[in-house]
Amino acid sequence: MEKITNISPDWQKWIVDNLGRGCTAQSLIDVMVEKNFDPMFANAIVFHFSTTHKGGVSPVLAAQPVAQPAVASSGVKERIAANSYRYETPRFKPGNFIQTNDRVVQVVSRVEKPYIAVLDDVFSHEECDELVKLSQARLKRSTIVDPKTGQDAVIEERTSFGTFFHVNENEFIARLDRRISEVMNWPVENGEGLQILNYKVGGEYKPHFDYFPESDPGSRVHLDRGGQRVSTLIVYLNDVEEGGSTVFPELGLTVGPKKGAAVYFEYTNSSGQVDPMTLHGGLPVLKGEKWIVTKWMRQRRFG
Ligand code: PD2
Ligand code: ZN
Repeated sequence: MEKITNISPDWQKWIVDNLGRGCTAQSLIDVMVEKNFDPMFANAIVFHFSTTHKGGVSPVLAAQPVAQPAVASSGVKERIAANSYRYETPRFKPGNFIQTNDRVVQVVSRVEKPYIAVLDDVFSHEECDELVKLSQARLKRSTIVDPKTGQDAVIEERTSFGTFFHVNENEFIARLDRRISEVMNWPVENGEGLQILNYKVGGEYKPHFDYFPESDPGSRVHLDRGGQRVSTLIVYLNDVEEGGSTVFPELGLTVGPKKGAAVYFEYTNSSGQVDPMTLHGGLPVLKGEKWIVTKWMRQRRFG
């Protein structure tokens, strides 16, 4: 039977009422999926009501959201103003090409402080398609680390769906993990599992840091496992019709999504200092959809 991807006023009221009674979003999604709603749709609609609508029945979910300016939220500005990050020799190798075990990766452009590199040909088109195919069946609503508790939390600032692959999960993933480690010039063992993200129209990731701020109580539990994140590689798995660039608002830099290409940046020095200038986000997808894979490297082995 065809899955339901629209919401009647009765269902809207049911969601609002039950959220108002204190039911968890997940319990409502479970009921909706049982009643034949499309799981991604149920997830998105419950999330919409839980974040934007705290009473009464909402008008229909906006189909074409307005592009959000990349504005730093409070606390971020202070961190940037107090920036005393000491730049060191980048981990990333010099040169126009990076010769990995099985592929030559091209370096298209670089920014020095903070250190950012835009790369081409990191994955072949076939590898991009294969990753998307493998991920499709296991997508879940993306979460962030709650700064207070350290627990995974669904927030409005991150409207994507995603999944993880364990490091070296299978031969295909191991090949990509090895290549990525050579590109990032950091050991495979220090890497978190590949994270795949899928953004539909309106999907975005507001500006944030990929590192765990020491001052956030929720960071402790993450820092205990492998230490701080030191660098990020975002590989674009498809061309996006409109929107979906990765933005560095403090630098006035945007990187457009291009299938097989990537952006690399690093933000933790050898003393464990972190660089707030690497504030970055994913702009809303305006047309089509966006698939990426993200690799985060840690100071130490991530076990
Ligand atoms: O999708 C992006 O462009 C994006 C932007 C910022 C992804 C991430 N951060 C991330 O995965 O950390
Ligand atoms: Zn990020």
